[in-house]
Amino acid sequence: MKLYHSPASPFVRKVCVLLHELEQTDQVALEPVTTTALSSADILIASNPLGKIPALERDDGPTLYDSRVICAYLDHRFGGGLYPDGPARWEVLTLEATGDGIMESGVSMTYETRLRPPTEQSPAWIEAQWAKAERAVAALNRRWMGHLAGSLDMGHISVACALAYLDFRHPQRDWRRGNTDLAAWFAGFESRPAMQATVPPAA
Ligand SMILES: N[C@@H](CCC(=O)N[C@@H](CS)C(=O)NCC(=O)O)C(=O)O
Repeated sequence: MKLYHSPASPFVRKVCVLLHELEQTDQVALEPVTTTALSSADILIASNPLGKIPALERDDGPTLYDSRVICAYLDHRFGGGLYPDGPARWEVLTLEATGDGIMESGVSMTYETRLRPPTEQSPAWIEAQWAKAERAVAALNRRWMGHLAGSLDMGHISVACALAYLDFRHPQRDWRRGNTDLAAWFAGFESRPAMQATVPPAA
């Protein structure tokens, strides 16, 4: 299998952390690709018409895209158990969606400031995106600590990749302020070998 990849993408990182946690990194070759909201590589568009990463080319079926689809597929294929059966599944999917939503807001803020000239940037848009991320981080700290204290699932991985992305691209926002329980949980989680193996290079 081939994964269209950039180390800076938090969505790609979710997939890579899953592969490390399940000890299946040798099953997927990483294909570096550059893509932004403004331009994508032709080779990626041929696999994913949306031009977004991650996208997973399989030997035995069509390319999969969207990190949630790819993670659910790989977990199923390798019997990882990161998406439990029963009622807990919906909780895990909601937690994963919360982490993904923080990533979406964070990536959107990054695009706004990196891809647009200063005169075309909208401070109101950037602040509205940050407000979403900030509310979600506060909700994690308020409502999800019991779940995060439990055994590893895909929700944990998504939240950790989202918080790591905020540190990577938006450190001045200081998401830890007022969220001490979540910050303590993340300090432990980011020391896992799977997180250490997927730290993006400074940029
Ligand atoms: N919902 C998608 C989001 C993926 C995404 O937005 N990836 C970014 C990189 S971090 C991308 O490919 N951006 C290019 C674009 O927006 O066209 C997922 O979970 O895979």
